[in-house]
Amino acid sequence: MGKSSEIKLIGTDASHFASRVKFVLNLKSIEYEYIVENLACKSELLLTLNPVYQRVPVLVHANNPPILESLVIIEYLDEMYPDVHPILPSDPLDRANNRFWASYIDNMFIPLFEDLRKTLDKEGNDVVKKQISERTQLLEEAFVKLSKGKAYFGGDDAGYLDIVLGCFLGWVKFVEIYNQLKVIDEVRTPKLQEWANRIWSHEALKDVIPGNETLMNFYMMLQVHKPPRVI
Ligand SMILES: N[C@@H](CCC(=O)N[C@@H](CS)C(=O)NCC(=O)O)C(=O)O
Repeated sequence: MGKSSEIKLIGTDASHFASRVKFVLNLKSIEYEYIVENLACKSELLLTLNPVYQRVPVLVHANNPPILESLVIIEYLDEMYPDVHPILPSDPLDRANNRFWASYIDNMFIPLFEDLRKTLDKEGNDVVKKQISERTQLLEEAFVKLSKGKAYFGGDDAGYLDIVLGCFLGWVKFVEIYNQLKVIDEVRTPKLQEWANRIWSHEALKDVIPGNETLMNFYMMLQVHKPPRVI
């Protein structure tokens, strides 16, 4: 196994996918070098390391080939550094459930926020907001089941789903502010609200969830490079 200082993370500050990796590295107290990527003008390094998707995060561990995709990276780190703060549950059924909900978050929940950015008409906008609300409700129910009365999806401390969803809370807050929308609140999703408060104050997430200014700069970059289509 390589030394922890041999780990390099290529990311960008606004990327909640990159934040997932930072969160895990912090939870496991692994030192790393952080290389900031400019997604508006991608570096040769990124294009060489991730020619297929050309996206961050990318993890390079010693002289090994790069590891790509946030979930693949955090599972790799969990396997390489199993002794400090295990991320995935040890029970195969619990692990399968965690992976199912991570896939739900990545494929059914997070993309709605991009849909919202790209939907310019009021009617379409309202449909997306309703979907966000319904799908957040499902996450509330998942939290109740998976946390088994404990503080986090992962039990007494942050685990796989806390990382996957928790790192997106900066964007959730950003979208709430600029869209007059409540995604997580005390009334409809009380358990998730309590969980979110815990995540915001988690020691290993200090400076990991991007702030509003970082997100606004990234949002403006998206508006230029991936503009909403006017139908
Ligand atoms: N499924 C990927 C998603 C990564 C992703 O979408 N990264 C964004 C930044 S948040 C990116 O690099 N976008 C550049 C592009 O799509 O050209 C993961 O989990 O790592």
